[in-house]
Amino acid sequence: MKPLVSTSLFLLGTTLLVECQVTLRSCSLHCDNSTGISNVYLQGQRGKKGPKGEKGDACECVDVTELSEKYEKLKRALLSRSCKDVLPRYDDEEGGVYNIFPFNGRSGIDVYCDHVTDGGGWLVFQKRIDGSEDFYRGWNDYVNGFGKLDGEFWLGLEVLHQLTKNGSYQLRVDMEDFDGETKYVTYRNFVVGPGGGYNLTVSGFKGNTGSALNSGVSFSTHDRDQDLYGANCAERFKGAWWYTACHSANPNGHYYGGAHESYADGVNWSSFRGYHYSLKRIDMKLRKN
Ligand SMILES: [Ca+2]
Repeated sequence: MKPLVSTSLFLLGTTLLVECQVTLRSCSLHCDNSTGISNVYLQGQRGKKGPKGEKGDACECVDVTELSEKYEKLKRALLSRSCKDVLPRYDDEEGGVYNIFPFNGRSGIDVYCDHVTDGGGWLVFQKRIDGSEDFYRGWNDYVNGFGKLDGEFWLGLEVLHQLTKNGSYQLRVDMEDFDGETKYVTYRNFVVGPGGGYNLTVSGFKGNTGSALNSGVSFSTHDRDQDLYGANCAERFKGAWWYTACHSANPNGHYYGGAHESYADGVNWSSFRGYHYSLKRIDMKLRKN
């Protein structure tokens, strides 16, 4: 009877939530009222028709607790609402592209999930690793996103707003220089406001290098100057960011790949390697609190 149990897992799990006695194909399923639904008795196949039909298979007792756990895993695998729900495809997978369903009643979106950093479950929304993607782009690209999810990309301001507007999210930034030294910062609360400004709200800073994000600032691109500076920060520093006047970090700046003579227009994080060093890797990710 075990094959029937496993192939009927989804139906069985669903049925268990609804009522206590059902019939699955030729098997009867009963709940033991004295112990809740801890046991299920599966009746065997009915014997052949006739005056002396053959005896059916013996009943079998199945542990529903184990089935219930398998059903929950199956449900999560089929319908992940966030990277926290996603199950790695294999044991040591560090991360990958997954289709998740974060919005009620809408179709899923493809995102990159990080399974390993600080326990995993992170949705990565920005990544620089090799300079293969052009990040000096205009407003529409930063609203809608660009790049390749298995390489360098920016997921998009509108998705960030839709994700963070109803939940409590934390932000994490990880970075690495060409000497292999790594740093990180986290913000316990992270919200991207609605279109127009996509204003940033961050609080609860922690990390082993300095903060570089400021609340109440609009996002700026070279073709939409919403910074707090007389000139155009995005144009001046070859990036796109929640610029003030202008920045302590420039994750979407030009990928110089190490030291550069020009000032503050590389992939810089000032408290880590200053304004004349473009980092090897940086990524930005969010996770539900
Ligand atoms: Ca300006």
